[in-house]
Amino acid sequence: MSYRNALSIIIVAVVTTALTACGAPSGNDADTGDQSLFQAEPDARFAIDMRDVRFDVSEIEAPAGALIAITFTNRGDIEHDFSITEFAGTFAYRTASAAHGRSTSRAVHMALRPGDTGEIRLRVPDTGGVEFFCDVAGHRRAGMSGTIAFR
Ligand SMILES: [Cu+2]
Repeated sequence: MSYRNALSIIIVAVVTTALTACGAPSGNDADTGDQSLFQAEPDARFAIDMRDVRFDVSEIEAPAGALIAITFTNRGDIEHDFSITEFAGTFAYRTASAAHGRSTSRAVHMALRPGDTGEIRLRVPDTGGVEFFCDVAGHRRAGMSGTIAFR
């Protein structure tokens, strides 16, 4: 093997490792989180459509300690996501939508391409609440956000 070929292989290996590291830790891939949450019947179900650029439901309430299911459908023409910066409960999601590889610093982050659907399960902590938002650049500022209150 020539020196040049060997160098190419090393470069490819490094790039592959870097891509894997980006997507790994906090979940932008399909089927992420504690999948056992999908084995129980949720205490409450919600459906939220994503539009360009808003969530059609921006406030939901759930009893403290409940397991909730939220089905998201992206009915817009551009990609959106469901993000929570920090979440004290447990979560899982399932979607066939391809990861978009951004915002992996968020605790919860499910990206949906136009037309795609995903379901997220959240075991909410004690009373309080969290803000959720779309982390695509500019969308949160444009008002694509909402709250989940735990009562
Ligand atoms: Cu968005």
